[in-house]
Amino acid sequence: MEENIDGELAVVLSSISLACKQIASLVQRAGIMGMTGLAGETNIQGEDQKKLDVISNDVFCNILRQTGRTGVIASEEEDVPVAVEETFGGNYVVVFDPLDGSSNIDAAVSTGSIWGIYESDSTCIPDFSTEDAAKIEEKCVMNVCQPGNNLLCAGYCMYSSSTILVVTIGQGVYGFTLDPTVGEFIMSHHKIQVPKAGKIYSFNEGNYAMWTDGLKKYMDSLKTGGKDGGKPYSARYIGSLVGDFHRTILYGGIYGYPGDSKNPNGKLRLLYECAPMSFIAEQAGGAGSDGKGRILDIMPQKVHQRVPFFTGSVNEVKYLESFM
Ligand code: FDP
Repeated sequence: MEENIDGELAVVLSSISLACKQIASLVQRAGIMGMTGLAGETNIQGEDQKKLDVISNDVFCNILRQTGRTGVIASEEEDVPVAVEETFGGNYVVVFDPLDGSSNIDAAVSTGSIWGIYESDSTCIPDFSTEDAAKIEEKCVMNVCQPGNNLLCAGYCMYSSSTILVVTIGQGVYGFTLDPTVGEFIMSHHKIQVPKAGKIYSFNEGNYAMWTDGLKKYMDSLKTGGKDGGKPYSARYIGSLVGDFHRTILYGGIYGYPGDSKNPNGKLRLLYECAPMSFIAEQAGGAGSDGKGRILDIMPQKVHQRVPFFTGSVNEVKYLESFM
């Protein structure tokens, strides 16, 4: 409405919103359509793929190809980024996790899709007429490995008691709720602002024994009221990044998936989970950190790179960093 978005980018974003509507409908019907359970394959990260992971990935990939504006797509469910031949307009690089939190699907708990859109690096645009498959793949990887600071747009769609699409193009964060009676996303959250502080923490505390002493001290301190003392923090953990993140930016507090002695870089992926969520958090006045500095400053070395992740209210993230 403010005419601050490039027409080509708007086409990509509108296609993503269509993919999200399709996935929302699949998620709602999963239990009665035989779409719960495992697909029988593991992805590149050794995780069991659910049937809906695979279907949602196809939905995203097909729609992005059909935009004619996408040059490279990288998904959690694909081993390597893929070059799109049918590119006629913009040459955007789109990274996405088509169905995050999918271990919740069979219990009908919240899930979500996450994406980020980058401009293509002009030196990395694949040339299908002259380059072989190995060269095209190399260029795709280079094109995808951009720091979050370069993001043009990031968003997520949460499939929960309602379907909510949250998006930023670098000028604030807006939320749109799907009105199922007309099948359209209607703006419901104008310029979301993360409260500066909030007494809710969202960590998988089952991993406590494997955490560093600093992190253990931090967690213990929340139970006696944190920096300013007083009432202990409340624990809330769905185990679905999109749901936990959405609550955190609306209510304030902190979400964290730290590294531990078994997985020093934690579990979440930099490119299509932590960077887009950090961009959204910062645009809403919050923060996204790996415990030492901004997530958006990290230059990815690998497509499926993992990174410790802490996000939410600025004061809460700063307080955590003081223990790391
Ligand atoms: P899932 O494996 O179900 O896809 O990104 C992966 C993710 O879910 C996040 O959505 C979620 O926050 C996290 O893993 C949960 O991991 P734990 O079960 O280790 O807490």
